[in-house]
Amino acid sequence: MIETGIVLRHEGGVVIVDLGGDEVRAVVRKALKRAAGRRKAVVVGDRVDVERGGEAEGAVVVGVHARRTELSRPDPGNPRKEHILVANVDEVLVVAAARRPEFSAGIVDRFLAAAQLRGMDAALVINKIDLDPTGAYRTAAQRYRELGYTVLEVSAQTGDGIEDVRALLKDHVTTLLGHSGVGKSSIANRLDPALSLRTGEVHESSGQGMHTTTTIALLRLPWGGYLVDTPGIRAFGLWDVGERDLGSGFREIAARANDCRFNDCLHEKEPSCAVKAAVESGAIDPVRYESYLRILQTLREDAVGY
Ligand SMILES: Nc1nc2c(ncn2[C@@H]2O[C@H](COP(=O)(O)OP(=O)(O)OP(=O)(O)O)[C@@H](O)[C@H]2O)c(=O)[nH]1
Ligand SMILES: [Mg+2]
Ligand SMILES: [Zn+2]
Repeated sequence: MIETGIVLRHEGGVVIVDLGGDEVRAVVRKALKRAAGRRKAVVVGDRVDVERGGEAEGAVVVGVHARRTELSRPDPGNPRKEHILVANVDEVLVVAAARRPEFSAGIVDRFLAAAQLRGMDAALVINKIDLDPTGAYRTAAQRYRELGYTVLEVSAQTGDGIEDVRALLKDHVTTLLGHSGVGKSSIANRLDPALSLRTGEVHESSGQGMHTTTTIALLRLPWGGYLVDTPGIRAFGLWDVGERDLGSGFREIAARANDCRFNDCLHEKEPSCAVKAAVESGAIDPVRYESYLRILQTLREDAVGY
């Protein structure tokens, strides 16, 4: 009998598949591995067909469904090779901290652009609001709301705002993206303490996280939906984007690019650029434009930034 399920994680050569609520260990059929060549045949989030008990090994993955979305990074051993980390994510929650580590617009904008370019919905979660009683993070929150993003202000420590996160996750496949130490795993634990994910300290002096989460797994939420906790990796999703495509990842730039004189305008030094005009008039936030220019530069330098 063949059943369809979703891959939760890899575990020493086999995959753990959620088959209607049962966690089943399954091997991947050799023909699938051969057909995938140097790419991984099955990744976390894949919808797969599993034959239970048909062969001596027990359950076997016999087919992989076409992916709706893919989130990838360059392969650490070979930066030209794509390493797909998770498939079929439909929503990205970009997590930033109000403090510790300091709020970084540059990193938030990278992840928002990556989500947009990969066809995933995105929202912003500002965590650790308990550390910022003056509410300085609200300026940033306002910037992203004006762009049309949902922005949640939360504290994994006090539980503030966590119910709003829960509502957003329901019945979606959502991935958390954000810098190390911003509290991605802590938010997941607050949502469902049974997850018991490992969390790490933030360096007292540098304000940097410790890269505590190292593997990717799909976590089943008891109230419906799946959540993917990820390591804090900057290179997610943007490393293979072409210079000319980057503007499509910024909503306010994409909305004006048609009004530039040149249709291949990079909105940098070109004359009659509608985007630069909007920055000068105040219609585009200069912080966002800065992020755009900075990312453009990293795409040129091929600086993938692990
Ligand atoms: N004060 C405060 N501390 C928090 C909050 N959320 C998380 N922390 C702390 O921040 C530190 C880092 O949290 P993690 O959940 O490990 O961060 P992460 O984003 O998963 O980090 P990586 O796995 O390294 O990418 C831990 O010491 C948490 O206790 C919060 O809302 N308020
Ligand atoms: Mg973590
Ligand atoms: Zn332009």
